[in-house]
Amino acid sequence: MERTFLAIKPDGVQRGLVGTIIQRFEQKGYTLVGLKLMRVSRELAEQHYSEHKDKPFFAGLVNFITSGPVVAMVWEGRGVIANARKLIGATNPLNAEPGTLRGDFAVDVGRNVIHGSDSPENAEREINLWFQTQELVPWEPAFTSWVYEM
Ligand code: IDP
Repeated sequence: MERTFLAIKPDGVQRGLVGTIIQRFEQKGYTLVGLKLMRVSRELAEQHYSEHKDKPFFAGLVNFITSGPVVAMVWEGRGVIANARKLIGATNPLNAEPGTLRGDFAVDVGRNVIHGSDSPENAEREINLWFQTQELVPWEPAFTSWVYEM
């Protein structure tokens, strides 16, 4: 089963969207296997967003992601990496479709509520960066046969 890393950013936590966001992935049929509320160190923020280190918005992005509590999560399920990105919506919320999290709950690209890994390589890298193996809880939900045909 595929896994992805999702993080509710400080704006999502401050705006009381934690429950709504978690519910969206639960209702889709995906399985939560890791969850923690945490303050993000500058070191972790810079590592997480290292691919953007030369971009003009990098300093602001690191300041933002370290500015308040973040909910870090690992979700599991068939196609979860690409499908979580679809549920999240376009990076700029003004371009995100209604029905997506960013389309419904955000306006500004610098306050877009949630992060989701964009590829299998980044999912693995980000899960390892944010979680220790013993923090992840493999389990099989009782509803599995009602979500998956096989
Ligand atoms: P993603 O979060 O949809 O994968 P990325 O291009 O990887 O998008 O950018 C990472 C994050 O950096 C975005 O979610 C957003 O918070 C921020 N960001 C991206 N582009 C801009 C920009 O032009 N101005 C301000 N912040 C940006």
